[in-house]
Amino acid sequence: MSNRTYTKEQLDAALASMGVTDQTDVSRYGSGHINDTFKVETRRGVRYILQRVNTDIFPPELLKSNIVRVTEFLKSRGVKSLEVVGYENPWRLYAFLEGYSSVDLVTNPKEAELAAGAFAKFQNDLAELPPPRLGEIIPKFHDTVDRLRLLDEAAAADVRGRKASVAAELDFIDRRRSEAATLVEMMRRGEIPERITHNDTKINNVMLAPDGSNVVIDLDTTMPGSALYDFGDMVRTSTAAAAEDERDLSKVYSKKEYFEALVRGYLANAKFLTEAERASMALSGRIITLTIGIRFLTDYLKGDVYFHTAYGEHNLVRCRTQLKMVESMEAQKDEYERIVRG
Ligand code: ADP
Ligand code: GN1
Ligand code: MG
Repeated sequence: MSNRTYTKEQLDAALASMGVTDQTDVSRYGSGHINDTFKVETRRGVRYILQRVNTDIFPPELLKSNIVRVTEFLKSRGVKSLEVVGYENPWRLYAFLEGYSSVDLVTNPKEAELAAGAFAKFQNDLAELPPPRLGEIIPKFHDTVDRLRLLDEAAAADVRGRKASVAAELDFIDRRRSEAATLVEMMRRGEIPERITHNDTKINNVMLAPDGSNVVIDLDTTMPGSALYDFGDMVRTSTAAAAEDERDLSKVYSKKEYFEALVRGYLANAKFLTEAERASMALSGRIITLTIGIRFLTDYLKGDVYFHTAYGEHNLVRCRTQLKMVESMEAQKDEYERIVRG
């Protein structure tokens, strides 16, 4: 779906409900695909991030309770995190992280290593979160088998008559159905433990500062999951040589030196990892990348109802980059396995 539009009155009312009345500018910010994000400037010089949560996707009360629990817990442990200034569903206000910035594409190995370290520490910190179990904000979020079922449903319904034009993509996915199921099967058999994970570890969800410090943001999907969902999604975005929506597929591939940096940064900080988890790190990159490709294709077939899109073929373009990334990871499978073992 394309970005919603808001009137000045709506934005001002949202800010007023959270105690801010001296804003001098409220403008669209970031490149997230789900929520509507704005940067707020005030007369005091204090800046905020204002967000309207996408309530078509997230159950708002459960989301609020998860976010408040996670951010307060991290704060109590002295870990720098998002600071919730106000939360009046569906709106919320975060303190602007001054001095930090996010990138949509990794441009050097150090960035990949830092991001992997940040997400590993995030998992490590949340391992201590006291009960109850964190709410499952979107059930089966990374369940590839279920994502395939939803793709099949969308292809069968073919509401926009797009199926015939994506035969090659559907065939690519079909040929990988059995490998695609392996991660969820290992989870189901208990070979891979459940942990509290971020579940959306794309590179623009970690804010980095020049001194190497970092803050994990976009905590909406933090819930019970697998460490491999997080590592796999890092491989998807942090080893990519080109943007998620690059049209020229010759530019799209997975960079080995970034993969090496990711593994280094992750293993140095994820001391909790079991042998079984470690053994599936390279596999998780292929599976999670395929899973996101499946989701983009499903949304394309359904008529672009989930992800923000800027033009008609946007989801298809994104799907194609994901499938190209999978192909590139497959071509380097032996080397990637060796890097993880080494
Ligand atoms: P979405 O769920 O739509 O992806 P995010 O929470 O990731 O939304 O926010 C979108 C972008 O806004 C991020 O990639 C980041 O660049 C920026 N951003 C989010 N929170 C902050 C913050 N507290 N301070 C500064 N920038 C932020
Ligand atoms: C969405 O919110 P954002 O843009 O960080 C999506 C992720 C996808 C990602 C693909 C809640 O992430 O699962 O991997 O787009 N978030 C949700 O870029 O569906
Ligand atoms: Mg985001």
